[in-house]
Amino acid sequence: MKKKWLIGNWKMHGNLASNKALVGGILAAVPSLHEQVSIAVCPPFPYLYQLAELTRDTYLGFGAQNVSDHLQGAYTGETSPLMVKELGGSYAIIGHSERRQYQGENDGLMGRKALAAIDAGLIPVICVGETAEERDSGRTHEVLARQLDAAFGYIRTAHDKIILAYEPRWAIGTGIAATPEIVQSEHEFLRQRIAIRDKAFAAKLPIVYGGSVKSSNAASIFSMPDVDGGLIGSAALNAQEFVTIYGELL
Ligand code: G2H
Repeated sequence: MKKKWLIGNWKMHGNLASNKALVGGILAAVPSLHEQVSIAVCPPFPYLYQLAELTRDTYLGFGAQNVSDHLQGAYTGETSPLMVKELGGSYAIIGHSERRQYQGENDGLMGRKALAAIDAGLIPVICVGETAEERDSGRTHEVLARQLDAAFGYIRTAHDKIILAYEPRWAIGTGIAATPEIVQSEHEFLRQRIAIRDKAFAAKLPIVYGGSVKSSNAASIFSMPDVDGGLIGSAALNAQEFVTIYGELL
């Protein structure tokens, strides 16, 4: 069976007490590692150290929701991917649409951040996705290709530890996920686009879906051949929901 990935994006939620309860709930429900599925959560920055403590010696990984495109220096307010790595983190979400929308991040910055994450030894979870307006005007593939090409313009495909996340903006936080057919079709497009650069890399590249995944729709989305897991937002804030979604990948 091909390896699968489940990553929770907690966004700007949580506090010391609720994080502890959430991680405790996940670990209690899934006490041992299933080798074919990697599972991790990405808390807000101030809680990375807490997550390092809570997940120590467990199968649950953790990562950051963003990192700097620099490894060190005079960049006030930024967080180096090396710092995330030093704490034991494994992942960095890169180019999430909420960062593009609210923090003005662009395609080029996303590529540089992905490269910095790789240089620090993290696995970048590179997010791409179209808006409702772009989809309605038939520009989905143009947008996905542009975002993908920008990111991979910086990354050499020899780096095999990369995850791509398809997150259509219209499905994020709306409660309405893309249909399994749309997800499959766009994942296939992304894989083909990557294959132009490197066929072997494209075949192995994990492509996960994000956008209103919940326990009630996870099975149908995960059943699609080009879906290698999920990037989960609001449903990752509930241990039972998150663990049920995890179960759909096993
Ligand atoms: C998409 C997703 C997680 P949600 O942003 O990255 O969030 O599942 O709440 O749509």
